[in-house]
Amino acid sequence: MLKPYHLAAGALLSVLVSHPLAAAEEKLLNVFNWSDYIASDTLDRFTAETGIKVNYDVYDSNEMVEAKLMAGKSGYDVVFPSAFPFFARQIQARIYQPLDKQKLTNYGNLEEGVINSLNATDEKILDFAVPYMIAGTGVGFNRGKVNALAPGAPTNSWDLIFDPKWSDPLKSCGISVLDDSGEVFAAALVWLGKNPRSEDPEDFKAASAAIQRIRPNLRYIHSSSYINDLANGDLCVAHGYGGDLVQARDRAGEAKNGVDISVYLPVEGAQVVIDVMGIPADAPHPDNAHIFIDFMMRADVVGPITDAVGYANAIRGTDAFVSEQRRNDPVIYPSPETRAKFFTVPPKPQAYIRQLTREWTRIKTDH
Ligand code: SPD
Repeated sequence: MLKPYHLAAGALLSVLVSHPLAAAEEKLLNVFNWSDYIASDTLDRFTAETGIKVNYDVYDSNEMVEAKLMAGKSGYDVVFPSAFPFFARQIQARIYQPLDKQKLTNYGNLEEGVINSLNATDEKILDFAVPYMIAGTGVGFNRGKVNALAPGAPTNSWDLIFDPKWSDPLKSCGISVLDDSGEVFAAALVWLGKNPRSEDPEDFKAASAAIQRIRPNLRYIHSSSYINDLANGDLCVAHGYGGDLVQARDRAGEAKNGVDISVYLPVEGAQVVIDVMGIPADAPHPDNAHIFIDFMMRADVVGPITDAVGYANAIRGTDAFVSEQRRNDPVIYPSPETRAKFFTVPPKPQAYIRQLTREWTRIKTDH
């Protein structure tokens, strides 16, 4: 039977041997990105400048992109997975084509620190990926409701979610966690005082027990609904991606609905992830994909995106395009103390991934 990586390898070969006199690509680009991850005018600006029309689909989990690309023939030209562990392990499956850096005229705009941190974990990744945004994972909460139901709760710690002393009384107003097994297990491990990268079976058991203990307190496990639910006052505490929590806080403020959302990156440590842009091996419009990635490396394009979505970007010189309020936001640009506690989770062995996926499915369904 032909495996997905055989298909992907075939597609890669056809990319590599494409004829130099081949017809220019149609003016079309198919992008698959995280929801709430560009500014409202980003795509219109791109089309106005290049004449390339964009079909834009969104997802809210790395697993969705992985499933589409592994099945082959996704039709997408640019996707935005997280560098680690996802993109790095997907490179092994040969589902991306190498980038043609000659076509990326803005490559020199990339922040050196981001390049170094990608290189330090995987020296191959930059052959296939360009960094986009940097996301710390944290907690957003409804200040009024938390004060009322759990007075004295430590609103700077993972305790708010994992310590039943606080999570039990907050159950009635709604707690959510991300549908992201890697993030939830890492958060539970760091809350337990263990290494969030641990693969030790005893640590795994302890993290799973901590999650199961508070499972009845979770209104839902989802990776994007919490933005509006927090903002509307329908959820009290959410484990979420930093910028998405910032957007929830913004939306509550704009709605002037009396909901006061605060956001923090927990003192015990927060996972930090670099999301990257890559081109699938069988992308139908690889030239347009390069043009788009190059556009997304411009300070005047990415600065306004940071302003809109609340995530720090990987491009130098964007300060002039980011509001002062955003630049001073410690969730987006954390203090050195917070950064010192950031952790990343590198790719795990297949056996660990299988165990994690099984356990996560059990936690999600058994309650
Ligand atoms: N709405 C944008 C969400 C971006 C999330 N980045 C991925 C983090 C994966 N652990």
